[in-house]
Formats: sequence, C-alpha cells, structure tokens
Amino acid sequence: MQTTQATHEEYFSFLRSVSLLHELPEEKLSKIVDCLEVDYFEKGEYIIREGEEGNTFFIISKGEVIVTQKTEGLAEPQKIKTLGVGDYFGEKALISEDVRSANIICNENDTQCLVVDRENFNQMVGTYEELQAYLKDYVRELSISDERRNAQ
Ligand code: WNU
Repeated sequence: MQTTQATHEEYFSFLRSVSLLHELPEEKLSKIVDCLEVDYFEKGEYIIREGEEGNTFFIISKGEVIVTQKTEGLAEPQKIKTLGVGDYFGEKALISEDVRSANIICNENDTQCLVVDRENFNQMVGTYEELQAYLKDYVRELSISDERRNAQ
C-alpha cells in the first residue's frame, strides 16, 4: 500500500507506542510503515486458522481478537486469550517455520490490523538481535504452554 503523509505519520506514531517495536530506530520503523498492509475484519471472521500455512505478522490497530486452539479430548477449540490494540500475533509460524498453531478470530466489528509479510518481518526482526531473541523466547514459552494445555 502507498500511504499518504498523514496516514504514514499516524501509523508511525502508533507503531512507536507498540512495546515490541519501542527500541527500533525511527528509520527502521518508517520503513515498516512503508511496507504495511491494513486489513479490516468483522466479528466472527477468522484472521488465522490453526493448521494453515501463514506468511504474515499482525499488529492490532483497532478492535479485539480472540485466540482459540484445539485441545486433546475436546470437540471445540478452547479460548485461550483475548488480544487488543497494540497486541500482535502470527509471529510463531514465521519464527518456527511451522503452520499456524492457533485460531485468531475477530471479536469486534471494524477490527483493523497492520499486516507485515514474511520478508519484511524478517528484515524487521532479523537485523535486530534483541527483538529476535525476545520473540524466540516468547515463541518457546508458547510451545510450552501449548503442551501444558494439551493442545493438539
Ligand atoms: C498460545 N499458543 C500458541 C497467542 C501473540 C504474540 C505473542 C502470544 Cl509474542 P501463529 C497463531 C498465533 C500464534 C501466536 C498466537 O496465536 N498465540 C498463541 C498463544 O498460547 N499461539 N501456539 N497465544 S497470542 C500471542 C505471544 O501469535 O502465532 O503464527 O498463529 O502460530
């Protein structure tokens, strides 16, 4: 997407407020804004489906989503958390080079996500060691909590 100056600044200052990206230099953040897509979702829509391949990372800029996951012995995927503005998701499939490990379902009409593709995600994370280490640790913790929960 080609962002106009006004929206560029809007997304730039929003990304600045996302704790994960706080330490990134301005120039880098500005590049991320240049290569973002903005996606809109309605309540009940699946943004990510467990088991599917995925190549994108999402940051919630408006609204709310829920995270659900298949659990051994239970017919319905179980709700594991709610995410809101400034939260992000979809990093695990990119970092572990695996399929999506949970469902992400829109929980509020007019939810907006900023979407970064794999190539730009790798550039954002790959050149920033601390960010990479932080996300890798986080992803490792997610796998552990999946096991505890008997996720399938
Ligand atoms: C969880 N287990 C699994 C969340 C978001 C970002 C961070 C937690 Cl750094 P994906 C499905 C996405 C997955 C994660 C997200 O769902 N997720 C979880 C869990 O307990 N995934 N397996 N909690 S919210 C969250 C930490 O982003 O990435 O690409 O797609 O597998």
